[in-house]
Amino acid sequence: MPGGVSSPVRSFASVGGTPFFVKKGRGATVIDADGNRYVDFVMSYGPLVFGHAHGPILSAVRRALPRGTSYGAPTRGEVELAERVTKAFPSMEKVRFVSSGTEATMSAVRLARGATGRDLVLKFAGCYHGHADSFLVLAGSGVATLGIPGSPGVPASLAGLTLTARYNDLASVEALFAAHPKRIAVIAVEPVAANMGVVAPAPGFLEGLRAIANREGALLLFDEVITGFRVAKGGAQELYGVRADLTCLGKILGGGLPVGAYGGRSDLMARIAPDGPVYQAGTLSGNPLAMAAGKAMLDSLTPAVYAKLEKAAVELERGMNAAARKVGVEDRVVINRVGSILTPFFTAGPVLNFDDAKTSDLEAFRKWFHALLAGGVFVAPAQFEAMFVSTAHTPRDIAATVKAHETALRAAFGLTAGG
Ligand code: HOZ
Repeated sequence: MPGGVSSPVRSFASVGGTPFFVKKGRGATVIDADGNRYVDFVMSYGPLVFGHAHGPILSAVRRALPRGTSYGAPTRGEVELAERVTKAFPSMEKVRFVSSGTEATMSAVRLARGATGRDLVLKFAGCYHGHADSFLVLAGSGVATLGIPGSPGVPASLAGLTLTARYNDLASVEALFAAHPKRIAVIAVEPVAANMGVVAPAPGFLEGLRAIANREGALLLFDEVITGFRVAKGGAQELYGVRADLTCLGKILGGGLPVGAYGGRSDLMARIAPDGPVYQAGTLSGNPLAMAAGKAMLDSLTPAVYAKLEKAAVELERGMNAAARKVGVEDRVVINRVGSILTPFFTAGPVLNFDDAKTSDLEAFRKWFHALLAGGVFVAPAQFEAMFVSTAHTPRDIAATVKAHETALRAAFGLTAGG
């Protein structure tokens, strides 16, 4: 197994050391093969709003299991989950389930190109939309973490069809449309960036993208794989009131099982096979166990859940900022938070785009990560990721994390206790 892992970020490659292997998760905690317990803010990189091994989700999968694991035929569960998705995301008039966020964005881009007859894709530096070829250009997440300039294996001819703008910079988008009139099929964006670390959309940014797409005859694709059901039940579209033409979902949608989805305007989705000629297929799409987990997850997402997530995340951010002031490094660490996702950047800030994020002191981050782990707190082993708060994180967990963070800050900046 390359790197001994099934996905690169979890290899600890960017922070050094060897990853622990998880034996089990329960609530806010993961326990490794050696019995060490960690308060977990990776939360599988986003799906686990209720923490690990959440009862209603386990029960739903247990009920589905005796009926089999996969059929290759339509089921009631897919329809029931689709009804929940289109209710939460009114812009998703039709939806197609796939098995990952990557598959969702890859399919949505093919649809956008097919529907517009245009070839160019506009994305933003630092945004990550999965590992489909067209998106591995100045991408965030593991591509940024591992410092991979692009990715060998992506033909230059294909990479050349991807244009990259600057997040929160509408002028950079306008310039690309001026340079490539009537050739850009789609603007793809994380409406809240979380794969360069968390970066909120500046006021007017999303509205500006919507207006540009309308004016230029391009489609607006919101990659809500992380933000969907996370920042609000209806994702960033609900939070910011900007409607996308196409939306990609994943992570929370499957409750921890492999599910992705893409959807949008009926006239667009009508072009997807078998209704239309844009081909996309998947043997395990609509998997009955994953549908059961997803339905249990979405049915559990009540307004009270978001209030609880916000309360815990606010307290975590407040405590971490207070710790930085106590240590005397408040001008060297800045926290970006949107709802229950947050990232401490080891830089003065503000962090409004990928260039800002890249000013983070990665050596300080590395030291902070390992000191935090030694203190019993597990966060993503990479600066360009997010911390995910769940309803399972208790005030006691938050307080323990803040305390570990204070110690880790001293380690990060070589300060002794009280120094
Ligand atoms: N896309 C995930 C992070 N944003 C990948 C995590 C991993 O490589 O383990």
